[in-house]
Amino acid sequence: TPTPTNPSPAATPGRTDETADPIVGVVMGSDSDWSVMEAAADALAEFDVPFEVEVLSAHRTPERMLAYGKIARERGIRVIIAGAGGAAHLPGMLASVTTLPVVGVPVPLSRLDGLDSLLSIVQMPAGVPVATVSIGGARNAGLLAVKILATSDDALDAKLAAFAEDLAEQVEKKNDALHE
Ligand code: RP5
Repeated sequence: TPTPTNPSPAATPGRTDETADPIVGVVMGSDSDWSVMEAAADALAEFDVPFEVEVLSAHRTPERMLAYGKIARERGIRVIIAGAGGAAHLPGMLASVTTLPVVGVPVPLSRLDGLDSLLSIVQMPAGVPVATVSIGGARNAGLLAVKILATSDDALDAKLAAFAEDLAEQVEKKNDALHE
């Protein structure tokens, strides 16, 4: 059977390291979310996890958003990271049409500092979970996706262990500098 293709190749925020066979979809409600969401892509790139970036709006392009969610798994995607701001329905709506894990990123807008986004994403009804990170926490969303993938990828798991050691070393160095 032919591989299903992404329904949307729409204009996306520029990223040169997207690859042909992505396993993580980094999606957002608007290109205006990109300055926040880029940190998720950066984290995935650090771990050499192939990803794609798409703008999909739950409100402005609802059919395309649903089509993306419905065939994401078939296309080879294993985790979806979805960011949105304000009436942030994108992560939850995607979660409702896919069995894939969805990580939600509340994008802060200027008016309510992202509290609206956080509450819109985190308060999902029982049965349709979205793993919600902190307001603007796109880097952690990328790292959480890496951790999910690492449950069945020993090489990735080893990279995560080295990453955690490095984090600890950085704290130690700062501690040493304090006591110099
Ligand atoms: C949401 O509306 C998007 O996720 C974005 O955070 C917000 C504003 O979008 P723009 O008006 O900047 O396109 O759907």
